[in-house]
Amino acid sequence: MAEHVLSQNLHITARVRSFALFPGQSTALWHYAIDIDGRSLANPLLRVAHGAAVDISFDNRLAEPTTIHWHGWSLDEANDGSGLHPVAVGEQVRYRFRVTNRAGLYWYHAHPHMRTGMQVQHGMAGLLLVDDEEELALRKKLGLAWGERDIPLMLADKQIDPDNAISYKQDADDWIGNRVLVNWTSEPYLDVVAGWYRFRLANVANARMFRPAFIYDGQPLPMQLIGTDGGLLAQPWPVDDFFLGPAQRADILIDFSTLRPGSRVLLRSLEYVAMDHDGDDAVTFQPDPMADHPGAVAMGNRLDMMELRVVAATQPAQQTDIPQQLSTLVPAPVVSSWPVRHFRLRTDPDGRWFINDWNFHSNGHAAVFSVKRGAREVWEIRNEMTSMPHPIHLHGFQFRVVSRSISPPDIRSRMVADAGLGPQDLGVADTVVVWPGEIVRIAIDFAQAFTGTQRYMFHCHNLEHEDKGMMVMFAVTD
Ligand SMILES: [Cu+2]
Repeated sequence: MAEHVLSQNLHITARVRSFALFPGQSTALWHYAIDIDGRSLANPLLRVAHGAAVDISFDNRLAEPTTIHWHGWSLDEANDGSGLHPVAVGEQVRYRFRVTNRAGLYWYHAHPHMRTGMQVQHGMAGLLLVDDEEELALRKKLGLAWGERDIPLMLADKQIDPDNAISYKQDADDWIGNRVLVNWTSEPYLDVVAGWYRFRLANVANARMFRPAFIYDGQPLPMQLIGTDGGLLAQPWPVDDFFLGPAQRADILIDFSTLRPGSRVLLRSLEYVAMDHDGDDAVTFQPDPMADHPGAVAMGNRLDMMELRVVAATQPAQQTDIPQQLSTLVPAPVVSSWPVRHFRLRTDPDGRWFINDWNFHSNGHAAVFSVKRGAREVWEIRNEMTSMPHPIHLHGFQFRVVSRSISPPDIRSRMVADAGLGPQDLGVADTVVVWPGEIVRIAIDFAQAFTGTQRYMFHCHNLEHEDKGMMVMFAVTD
């Protein structure tokens, strides 16, 4: 995967070019292009140090408005790159800001109103990596070199037609695909040596939730979960698999040291109960709900994503000790005195998605409530039983999950802490999956360095739900 250190005076162009993604005909990919020393990088991973100031000029050479949304980064409204600030065709804008987030894996993607699903499916996404001193200290201790034993895995499924073109239907629901791309590579494989690896997984699919596990000899290899959306956990947690909803990230360590050369490990999304009810019987009983997705594995079914081939090491294996303290992350705050704001995820009889009684489009794209800057609030997100899992994303602020109740058995069984929390809930997040019937509470500190009114989105990151209005805008005010 191409990579670039994010620095001053970076120029990004949104454009369409063809790439050989699959055997045979090439595939038109809408992407973010960066020309460096006469070399053109498509959707490169951008690395940046915590605290760095960045200044990016951005040219839109697509045939429609677009944006760059810096997913997970705490920015002001103008730099957030939501659909509030579309970049018109042929227009150039500048994104100028300081990166204040913790070290971790974030990502950038298009976010224009009603066209996010279309544009992301066609390729408008890339990864962001923030480093800070704590992260660099851990990396040194682990001894796993970035790019060799510490590898980002950008996971997506795409619906590919017989001519190798990416297929998308505007106004469709839950756009799943028949091909998996890992770091834009189809049929991906990776040669690994016996020893520890660090993988940073990002789900950049439009709608598919993954349940990743590394399968050897029919069984999942144990992993240590060490980080989530907003960086390192305080301590590692042993897991065999986990759920990764659209937009979520997970940072894991895995040990291949007992495997012999010639062994094969599969990165597989395990089967799970998709709980996919959209409350609309007409849709539920549609004769062929997969008609738009020929060849796609149904949501919740087993899906192989990547093969890892164990090869002989050229150097003797080095010892990797995993520190019991990964970072100085403090526990989630005690929120008993914080005000609670209530959100209900639901559909109407026409199959339209809502947050409370709000649908972004029928709501006139207006802010539906405001929060005082510096306020601390609990947001309680309740999902209907006859619903589906929704990956809910907050712009502008990272948050902590403080409780999960009425969770389905497959979530309840992962509980490792009070209040129904699993290992992934113990980190810093910008996206949280709320399962049917569940009530999830998140704690948000609305402190920020900006002034005046800053408007942000709170929405489902199933991009088809988002585009169909499962999104609200709120304002942060002085
Ligand atoms: Cu949703």
